[in-house]
Amino acid sequence: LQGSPATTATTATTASTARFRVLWDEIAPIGRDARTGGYLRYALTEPEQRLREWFRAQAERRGMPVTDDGNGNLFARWGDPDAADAVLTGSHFDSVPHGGAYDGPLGIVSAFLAVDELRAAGVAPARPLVVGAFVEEEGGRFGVPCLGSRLLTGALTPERAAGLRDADGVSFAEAFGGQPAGARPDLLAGFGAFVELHVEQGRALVDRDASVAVATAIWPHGRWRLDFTGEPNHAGTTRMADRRDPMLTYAFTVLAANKEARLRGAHATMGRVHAEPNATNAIPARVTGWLDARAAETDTLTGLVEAVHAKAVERARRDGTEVTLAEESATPLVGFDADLGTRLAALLDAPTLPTAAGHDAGVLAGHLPTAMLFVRNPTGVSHSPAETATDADCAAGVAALARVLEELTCA
Ligand code: HGY
Ligand code: MN
Ligand code: MN
Ligand code: MN
Repeated sequence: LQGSPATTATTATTASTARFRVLWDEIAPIGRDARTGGYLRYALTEPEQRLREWFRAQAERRGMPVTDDGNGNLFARWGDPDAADAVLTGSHFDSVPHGGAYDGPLGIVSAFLAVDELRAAGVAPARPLVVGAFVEEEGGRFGVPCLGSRLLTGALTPERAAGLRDADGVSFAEAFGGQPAGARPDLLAGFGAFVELHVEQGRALVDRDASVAVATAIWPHGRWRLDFTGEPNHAGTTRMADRRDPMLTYAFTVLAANKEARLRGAHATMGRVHAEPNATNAIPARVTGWLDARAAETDTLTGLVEAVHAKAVERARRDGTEVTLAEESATPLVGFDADLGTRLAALLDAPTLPTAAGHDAGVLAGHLPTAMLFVRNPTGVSHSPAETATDADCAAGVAALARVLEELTCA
C-alpha cells in the first residue's frame, strides 16, 4: 500500500482501552434517563448543548480552534487553517428518544482520541484534520434526519429547516436562535475526505468475530407521514356501523407495512403515532402515523411505499375514512467510495458490510470521498438502551480510525 509508514497500531492495548474509558465517562451521564437507561439528547436541548460544550473543551484542550458552519454543525481543526484538503471525521451527539449511548457520540469521542494517538506516535499530518459534530442527525426533535449535514450540503433549504417544529411547536429557528446559514460550498471545498466511525447497528461484526468493519453502502431509506382522517364521535354511544374510525385504518396500515416489507425482503415499521384528540372515550378525528421504510434497492423501496399507500387507501374506502401520504425525507442508495473502502479494508484487514442505517456520511458521500468504520456491538441492538460496545472494541475502533486518518492525512 502506498502511503505513510504505519506508526499507529490498529488494535487496542490495555492503555488505549483505559484512555477510552476515561474520556467516555466524561459524557456517559449526560442526558441519560434514570428510568430507562436510554438517552434523551435531542438537538439543541440542554443535554446536547452540554455535549457541544464538552466538544469545545476537548478541542480547546488539544489546541484545536472550533468554528461552526452557521447551521449548528461544529468543526475543530488541527492544522493549517487555509489548507484546502482537510480530512474530516466525526458524527453526531443527538439521540432518538431513549436511544443508546454509542450511536453518534462514539464517532466524536473516537475522533478526539485518534488525534491523541497520532500525536503520541509523532505523526505530523501533511493536511489538516478536522473533527466534526453534526446537529439533528436522528431527526428526533425536528423530524428530518441528517438535518445539519443536509443544510451544510444544500440538500435542505434554510427556510424549510427554520420552519420545522418539535412536539412542543418550537421551530428549529427558535431553538437555534435564528435562520440557519444553509449550503456552505466554501466549507465543503476545504475538505478532501470524510470518515465517520459509528457503532454497528446490527450483529454482522459479532457473527464475523471482528472488532471493526468498513462500510460499503447505505440502503435507500426514508420516512413518510400518513394522515388518517375520520369522524370524531363518542366511543360509547356511536353504533359500530356508523363509525368512521381512522385508528382502524391506521392499525390496518401498520400490519400492511409489515407484510409488504416481508414480501420484498425489505424493512419497515411505524414506530411513531399521534391521535387527535387522543382521548380514551372518543373516536379519533385524525391519526398521524410515520412509516420508516428501507430496502437494499431503490425500486424495491419505491414499490414497498406505493403498496403500503395503496393498501391504506383501499382500507380507508371500507372504513369511510381518508388517508394521505407525504414524504418527509428519503435517502437514495449511498454507495461509499469503493476505492477508498477497499483501500481502508486492506489497510485495517477488516471485513466490509452494508448498513440499513442512515448517517451524515450518507449525505456527505455525495460531495466528498467518504468512508465509514463500524465498531462491534455485542447486542446488535440500536436505538435502544440495549445498544452497547466493549471498551476494548471501542479502543480498537480508535486505533483503526487513527490509522485511517494517518493514511489519509499523510499519504
Ligand atoms: O435512522 C437511522 O437510520 C439513523 O440511525 N439515524
Ligand atoms: Mn441513529
Ligand atoms: Mn447515528
Ligand atoms: Mn361525556
